[in-house]
Amino acid sequence: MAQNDFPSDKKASPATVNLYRNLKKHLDNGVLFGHQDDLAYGIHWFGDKDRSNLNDLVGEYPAVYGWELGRLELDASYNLDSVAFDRMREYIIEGYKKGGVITISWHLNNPVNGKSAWDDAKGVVKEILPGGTKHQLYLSWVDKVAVFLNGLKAPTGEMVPVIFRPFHELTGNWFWWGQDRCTAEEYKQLMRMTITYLRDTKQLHHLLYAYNTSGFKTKEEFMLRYPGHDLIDILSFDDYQYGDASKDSSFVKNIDHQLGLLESLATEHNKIPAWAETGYEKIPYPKWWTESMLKAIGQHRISYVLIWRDGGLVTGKPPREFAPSDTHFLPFPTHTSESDFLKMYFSGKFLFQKGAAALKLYDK
Ligand code: BMA
Repeated sequence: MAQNDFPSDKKASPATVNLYRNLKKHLDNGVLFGHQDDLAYGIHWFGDKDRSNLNDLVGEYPAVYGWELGRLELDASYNLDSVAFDRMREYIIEGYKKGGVITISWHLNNPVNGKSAWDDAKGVVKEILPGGTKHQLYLSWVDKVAVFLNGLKAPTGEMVPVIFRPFHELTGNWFWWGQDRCTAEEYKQLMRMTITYLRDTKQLHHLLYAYNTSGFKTKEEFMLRYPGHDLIDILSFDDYQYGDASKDSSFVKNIDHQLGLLESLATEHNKIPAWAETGYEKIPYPKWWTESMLKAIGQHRISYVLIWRDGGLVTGKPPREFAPSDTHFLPFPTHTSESDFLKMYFSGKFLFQKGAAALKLYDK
């Protein structure tokens, strides 16, 4: 990778610049495998020391760790999935020390009416842009995010680089920042305001920024609300398996198509391509890992893929015991897709903790 290739933040810290360059440089070395909330809880456990869903399955930790900030804006001690923010900070530093990559999403409430991220109100984005009635309130929320991110200091003194993925799944229509809830211009301004506030006003220089759509069909559709090359480092999308994967292979076809477009856009614009969220809830098709996911990725060159979380807690309260009905996206030991997951693990297509650590992603 060219030594003059820099992330969007021209003042990015050395570890952040190295991560950015190394993610590009190692696109041919395998897809980094990620999992949301991996260290925090799984089916039948919560908060066990040093435990990891992935480690329970394959004997090593993930290469990418996803975390979620929803409710931080309300000064809550627990996020909307019942992970205590104090613990989350420790988990993030642990993941970094293991050589993994950290990515963070934020399902923030609707600042106009206090309802959740899934609120269908329109016109909210306009109210938080400069001149809007909730502009100051919104900035005070971003201040809290900045405080949290500022607390991510490694024992060796440097800040832990984070891939921040705000206002994700922007082409969907389920969040208040979704496609039918604000104009393209408003969305772009929202991203610009948020990113420049963190970067230039709060002077955070350990962040890479991900632009993230939901499923898409064309390059034009993907780029429709893109806020600018000076703000974004990662091009990504979220897409999940629905329906009966044993009978319907459209997921494989659609993902293959989208990954092709994403790769091509990333090359064109010199960005990093990633599949930022996926999964098949409870994995009812035991061969999903090799027959669907592995096939969909095929020979595509993407930096990472992240499987969504295991657990059904949405209370934002301290944890309760898990119920067998709780949702999950990774198998757990004894699950019917466990052996196929192992087959995928041994396929050599993905890098987990050991593979990621060997790449020394934070070194020059
Ligand atoms: C969604 C679901 C919710 C969760 C939210 C934020 O996709 O998993 O249960 O609260 O993400 O992590």
